[in-house]
Amino acid sequence: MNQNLLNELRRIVGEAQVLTEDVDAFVTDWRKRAKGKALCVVRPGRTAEVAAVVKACAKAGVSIVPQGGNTGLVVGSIPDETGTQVLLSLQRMQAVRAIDGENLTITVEAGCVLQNLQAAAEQAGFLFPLSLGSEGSCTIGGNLSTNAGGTQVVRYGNTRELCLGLEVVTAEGEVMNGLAGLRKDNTGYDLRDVFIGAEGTLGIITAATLKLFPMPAATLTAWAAVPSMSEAVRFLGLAHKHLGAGLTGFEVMNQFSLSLVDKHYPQLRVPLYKETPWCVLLENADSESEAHARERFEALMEAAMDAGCVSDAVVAESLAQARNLWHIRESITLAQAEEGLNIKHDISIPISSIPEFVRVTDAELSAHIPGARFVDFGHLGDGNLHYNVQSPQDQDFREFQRLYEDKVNDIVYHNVRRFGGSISAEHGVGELKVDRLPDYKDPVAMEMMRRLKRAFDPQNTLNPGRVVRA
Ligand code: FAD
Ligand code: 2HG
Ligand code: ZN
Repeated sequence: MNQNLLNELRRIVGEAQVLTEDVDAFVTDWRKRAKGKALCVVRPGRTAEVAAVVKACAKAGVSIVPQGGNTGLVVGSIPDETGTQVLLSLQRMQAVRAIDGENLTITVEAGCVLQNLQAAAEQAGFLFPLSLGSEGSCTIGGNLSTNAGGTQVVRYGNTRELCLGLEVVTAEGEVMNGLAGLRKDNTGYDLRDVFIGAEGTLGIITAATLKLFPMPAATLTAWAAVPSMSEAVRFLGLAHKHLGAGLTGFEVMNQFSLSLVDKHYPQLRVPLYKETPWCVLLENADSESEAHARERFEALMEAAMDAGCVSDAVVAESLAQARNLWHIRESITLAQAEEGLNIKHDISIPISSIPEFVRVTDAELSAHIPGARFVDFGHLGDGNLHYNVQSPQDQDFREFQRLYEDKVNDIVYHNVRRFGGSISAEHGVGELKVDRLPDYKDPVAMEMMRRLKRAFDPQNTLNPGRVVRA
C-alpha cells in the first residue's frame, strides 16, 4: 500500500523529489526537542503538484505534515514517530509571482524565505515589514500558518494583517484561488483568515498576496536601561505619546537573557545590561525627515529619563549600530539554544498587567524551584512575553524537565489565565500545547474549532494531533 503511494508520489513530483533517506533535518524540530519519522519527504515544485500529492495521500488514507523552514517552536512541522506520515516540504516553491507597485502588493509562493521576500520588496522600492530572528530560513507559508508576530507588530500588525489573499490546497486536493489583492471584499465568510494561523491543519497554503508599504525615510533605534518592568510599561506609554504611529518596535529583555547573549556571543558587546535588571530596544520609523524624527526621538528619551523610566540609554548613530542592537535582541533565542533546552512560554497579557504577572510568577516559581533562572524577554509593545524557565545552574535539562515541566507550566498558565492572557501569543499551538489548550480556551470556541477541523478535513489527514484533536 505504502509502496504504491511512494510510486504515485514519484510519478507526480519526480523521483528526485521523494526522499526516504538522509531526512534528519526535516524530521527534527528546530530546538532538537523532538524527532519524528516520515514515510517520505516529498518536495513539489508547483501548486498542481501539491494538489496531486494531497489527493494521492487522501486516497491512501495517509496523513500529511506541511513544512516550510522548520523553524517553528511548538513541534508542529515534523512528523510523528510512526513513520507513516508524508512530510510535504514547500521549500522548492519560492517564486515571486508578481509585484504590483500601484496596488502595493506582492504575490509569492509559500516556500519563499522571508528574507528573500523582504529583499524582493526592497528591490522594487517597498517595505515588507514582517521581521523575525528566523527570517533567514522561515518561509512565508510558515509565517502565515503560524500567524507569526516578530518585532514590527506595534506598527504593522501580525502576519494576518499583512495578507490580502491566499491560494490554498484543500484536504481533498482542490485548489482555492483567493489571490485577488483586494483590500475590501465582503462576500461572505473570510476563508483567508481561517487558514492563517491554522498550522497546516485545515489546508496547505501554496501562495499569498501580501501588502507592501512605502520605505520609511528615517529609522531611529535606541537601547535603554530600565529599572523595572513597571517602568518599562511607563516608558512604552511615553513612547506612544511622543512617537505616535512612528513607533514600530518596543522590545524588552531581562538581564539573564542578555547575559546569555554576552556569554555565547561576546563579540556583540551587549550595552548597559550589567547595571540594570531590564533593557528596552525601541525603534521609530517615519516618513518625515531624519532631523525632525531625531528631534522627537530625543525628546522622548529626555522625557523618559526625567520621569525615571530610563536610567541610561544609547541612541544608534549609524545603520550599522542599529543593526547590531537588533542583532543582539535577535540572538537571544540562539543563545538559549547554546545554553541548553529550557521550558518555553510564549504568552500575551494585557500590557498593564505584565509587571504584576512577572512579579507573582517569578516568586511562585522560585519558591517551587530554588535557583530557577528566567529568560524573560519579548515584544512588550504587543503585550507578548517570552517567559522561558531555565534549569538551576548545573542541573541537566532532562532531569529538570522530568521533575518540573508540568508544575512550571501549571504555574505559568494559571497566572496567564488569572491576568486574562493567552498561552500562545505568536508561536502557535503545535503538538506542544495541544493538550493544554482546552483548559485555557473558551469551551465554546474550542468546540467550534473542532467542528471547523472536521468540516475542512473530515478524514483528519492534515497535520493531525496539532492545534486541536479531532
Ligand atoms: P515551519 O516551522 O516549517 O512550520 C510551522 C507550522 O506551519 C507547522 O505547523 C507547519 O505544518 C505549518 N506550515 C508550514 N508551511 C505551511 C504551508 N505552506 N501551508 C500550511 N501549513 C504550513 N515566531 C514569531 O512569531 N515571532 C518571532 O519573533 C519569532 N522569532 C524566532 C526566532 C528564531 C531564532 C526561531 C528559530 C524561531 C522564531 N519564531 C518566531 C518561530 C518561527 O520562526 C515562526 O513560527 C515561523 O513563522 C515559522 O515559519 P517556518 O517556515 O519555519 O514554518
Ligand atoms: C523571539 O521573539 C522569538 O525572539 C523566539 O519569538 C522566542 O526564543 C523564544 O522563546
Ligand atoms: Zn517573539
